[in-house]
Amino acid sequence: MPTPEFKRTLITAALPYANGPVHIGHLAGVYLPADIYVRYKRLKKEEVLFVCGSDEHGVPVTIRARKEGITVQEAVDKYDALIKKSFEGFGIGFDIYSRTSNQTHHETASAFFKKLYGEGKFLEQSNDQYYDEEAQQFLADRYIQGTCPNCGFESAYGDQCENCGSTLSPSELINPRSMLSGGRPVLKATKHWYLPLNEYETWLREWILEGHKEWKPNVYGQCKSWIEQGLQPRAVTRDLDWGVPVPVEGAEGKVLYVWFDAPIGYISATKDWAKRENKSWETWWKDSDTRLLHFIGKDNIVFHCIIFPTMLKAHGEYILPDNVPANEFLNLEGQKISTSRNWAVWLHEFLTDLPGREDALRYTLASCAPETKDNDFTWKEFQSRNNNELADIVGNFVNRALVLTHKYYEGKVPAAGELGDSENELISILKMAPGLVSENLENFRFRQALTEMMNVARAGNRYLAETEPWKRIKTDPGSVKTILNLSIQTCALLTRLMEPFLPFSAKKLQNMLPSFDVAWPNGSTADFIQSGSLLGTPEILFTKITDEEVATQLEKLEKSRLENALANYSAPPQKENIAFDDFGKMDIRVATITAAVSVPKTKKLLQLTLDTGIDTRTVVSGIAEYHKPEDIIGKQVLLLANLAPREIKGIQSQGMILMAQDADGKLVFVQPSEPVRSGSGVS
Ligand code: B3M
Ligand code: ZN
Repeated sequence: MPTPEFKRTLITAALPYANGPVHIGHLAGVYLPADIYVRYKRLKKEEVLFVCGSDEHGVPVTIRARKEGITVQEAVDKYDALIKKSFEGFGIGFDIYSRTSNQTHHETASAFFKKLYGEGKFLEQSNDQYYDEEAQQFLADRYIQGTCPNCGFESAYGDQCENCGSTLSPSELINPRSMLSGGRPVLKATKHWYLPLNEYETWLREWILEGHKEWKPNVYGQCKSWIEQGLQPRAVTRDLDWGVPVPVEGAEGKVLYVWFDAPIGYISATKDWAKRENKSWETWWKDSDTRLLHFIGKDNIVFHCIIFPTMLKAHGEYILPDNVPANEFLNLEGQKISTSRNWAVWLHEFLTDLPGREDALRYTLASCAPETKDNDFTWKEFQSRNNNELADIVGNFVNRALVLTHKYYEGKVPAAGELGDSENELISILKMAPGLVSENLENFRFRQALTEMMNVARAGNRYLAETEPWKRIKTDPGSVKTILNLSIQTCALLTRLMEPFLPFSAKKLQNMLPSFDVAWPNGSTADFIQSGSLLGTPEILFTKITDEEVATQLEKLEKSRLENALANYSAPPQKENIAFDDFGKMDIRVATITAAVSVPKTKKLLQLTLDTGIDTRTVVSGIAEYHKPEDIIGKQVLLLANLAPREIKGIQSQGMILMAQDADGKLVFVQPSEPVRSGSGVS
């Protein structure tokens, strides 16, 4: 749907936290779709502004700095530069990439708070919070560690236990200790300001649930569930010494909550841009002719759809987002991307490891974009998308069209003659394609838009394969002129349709063609390049990705995962003492695996048949991720034979195999160091 009611579009992309580099998940979910959209709008000559910047506040960056032994400012400087460079490397065309630690932002966020404060829009409330008397500082949840009430893990954080995954509040921790001084924190009253979301519930209900039914189902659904659970006042200040100071007397040592100031960062970034370009920022934020779009990942939905709009509404002078096309998450090789486990493809590393393959990554990520559900990136898919689609379809077509024109007509585009059915069919595809790509992009269906673009290259390829100009040049040379003219027109169209998705390759392709001044074709013609114009030198658009390149990346991933697992490994604490009698009750013996099959419909379970020396029995064991049935037949194992039988997935399991678990979770067999008779006792 075009949006005729608006004159211009302000596009924001979530401000990445400057506490680490950005990875492919960020690119696929937020920055790439935003950039595709913006590039398309620019080709359509619509007025757009694309703003972003580093989110440099919050607790995680202060922790990062401590870990690295540098100041917080040094940490944000470092990551801001790295992130900015990564985005540039992938051609993300922000009009401005700003930062929330700069002066414009501090002033803007401060003034925003002051206005709401002055108008009595906040609630003021005191609560008890942990305080470190030695460091003389209130403690953010992340700065408190203690024993998890659920699993006993001793290094759980005040907001979460990383061992069992449960969400905690600091008061639930057993033996809390401050990460600053190591001492035991005390509870102390502290005052904070709250945004009373509950007072805006009726308005939010109306504005989103009635007014924005067109939002993506994942976004609309999340908003609905938040609103229906009932909204509570949200604290917008924190006790912390890093951030925008709360501009109120008596609020020393307090800063704005990072999620209060970060979205205001979009406004500050616009101001920075306007100052630089000598333009008005207010047109973009205060004029109802401006359409505001936020590109974000799904974990940011509540902040962009509920909290920030409530802030804007309370402020009263600003426009509200018209749409928030949030994406789901991208997984990597079947596992959740994780910074702490170093399971990620970091953009800055990709740029040095695989230079020249930026478009291949953009293409793969757009093809597997997590638009409606979580999706998976694999290096194998990256290879096959590049080789079988970009190289074999787009590259091959373009190359044949150009090389043949050079060969037969010295690179001069021949004039088309009479058109047959194949020609008319191709022309109609060329005329329809821009509309199809547009329609999908306007509706944030990036994958489908990409497919429509590729269909043009496919059609061109098919046309050449069917018409076989290399054969006809002898029998019917006149028709070859038409074929190559149309093929060059197809290449011309491709430069435009490719540009939003594959900007580097589109430019390369344009350089091989005569220029023509249609920015985004309107479907009325498929004749872009005049006959007689001279082509440039054909170049290879996409080179193939080798198996070695893929293997190197997979090894790198595995290596970092292992290193990380080992670095973070701590041996499990010793269990409570038991009496010798308790040990004596256990019948542990050597058994031999005589058969093994996987348990249907499970990923982890194997059904083993064991010779125990006294009988042959079945044991179900959760080792399938690490051992293949055919590899373990004949293996001697230790069996806890008298564990009460249990039914697992409908199978009676009689006993349990003893396995050792390595730091990375891998399960390995525990065996006698030389073969013994099946049934031998272990004591
Ligand atoms: N920095 C969170 C994130 O990167 C946050 C986004 C702010 S957007 C205003 O997920
Ligand atoms: Zn726990």
